[in-house]
Amino acid sequence: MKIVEARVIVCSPGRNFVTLKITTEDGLTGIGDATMNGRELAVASYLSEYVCPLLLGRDAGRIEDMWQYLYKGAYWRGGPVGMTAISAVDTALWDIKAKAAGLPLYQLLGGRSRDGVLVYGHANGNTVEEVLEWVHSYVERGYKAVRVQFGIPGLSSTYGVGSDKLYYEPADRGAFPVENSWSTELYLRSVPAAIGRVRDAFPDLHLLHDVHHRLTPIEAAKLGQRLEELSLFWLEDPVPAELQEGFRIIRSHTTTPIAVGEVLPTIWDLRTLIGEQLIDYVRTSVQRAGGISHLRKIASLAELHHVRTGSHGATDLSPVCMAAALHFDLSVPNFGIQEYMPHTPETDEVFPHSYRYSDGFMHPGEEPGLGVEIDEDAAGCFPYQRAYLPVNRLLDGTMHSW
Ligand code: KDG
Ligand code: MG
Repeated sequence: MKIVEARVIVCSPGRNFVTLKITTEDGLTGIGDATMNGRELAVASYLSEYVCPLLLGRDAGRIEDMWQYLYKGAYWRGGPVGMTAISAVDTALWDIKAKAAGLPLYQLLGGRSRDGVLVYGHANGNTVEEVLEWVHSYVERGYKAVRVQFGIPGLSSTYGVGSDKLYYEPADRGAFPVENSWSTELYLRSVPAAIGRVRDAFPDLHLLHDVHHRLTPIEAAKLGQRLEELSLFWLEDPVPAELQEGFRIIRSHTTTPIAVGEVLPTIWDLRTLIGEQLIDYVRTSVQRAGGISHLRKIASLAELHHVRTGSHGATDLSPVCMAAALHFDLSVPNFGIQEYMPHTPETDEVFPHSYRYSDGFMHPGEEPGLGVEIDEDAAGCFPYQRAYLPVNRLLDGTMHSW
């Protein structure tokens, strides 16, 4: 199974996606998602300039060796650009191996550990009433878990509250990032009561909330305490996770479950958080954390420490990543939940796939491989357009975490 071609395809069917496509001498193809939101061409160029030439002539079946070759061989280890590139190669090679075996990928990962993958969607609204309405529509569609984000009285814009609810998209096309404003004081004043109103209306629903790295550990500890009686499924990214020791402060004050990891690409970045049981859910993804191979190692470490998985699945993770994530989720023993935000019809046209949603759960389907392809003609109709994630400033103009 010699690799004869490795190509990067960049397209923008509503938002930017970077896809790696690998072809073997037997004519098998595999694809991997290499999208890094707001910095897409950095990974595209790393792949096409440095990684693709190294793949030619190598055995597509030696997935672990390839991972080690690209990780150790670069000398410059880790980081989001390098790890996203490795993720794409690893995913594409698993796709090829499963296609060669004539099996859906999850069968190569040990088979099913469950019947379906529990997913959550986003209910975002400027007011609590809007959020309640949106949660209601999720419940009507069978969802068992919903993430709730609210506008903050006194602030003009808030993370997670966009104009298009169905296809929520945080990156904006344009020359500069949008600037949002933030006040921790106003946020902490309004959010516990807002979540409380959703809990009153939906006593049995799993509720999640994303703080998006905006608090200090002691502020997060306080919020966690105030939310305890509302029994959140999780409180996500309460503080920036670079300072892993900061989570000891949060943990020692509250029993609200904590989810972290969408920006952390390696097992070493997560070692303290998982090893000291400072978190309950690990949120890194196939696309960010070195593909299926490395994510499985992270999940195994997590399993040892009673931490479950909760993979990132916003719209900047392409249908290729979503398909791979569902095979991983179906097979991994310590699965928790999967984030799932539907892509636009244009994106689904570019990436035809076999995964499906039904009554709160998803399934990757039974096609050999990942069960997703890229329609290159359709992709060609949607050329790349630069887009940035927003930035965030305090009310006095100070830059703050987004
Ligand atoms: O690219 C960044 C987005 O995917 C991120 O803002 C979404 O925080 C997010 C989430 O939990 O889905
Ligand atoms: Mg998040």
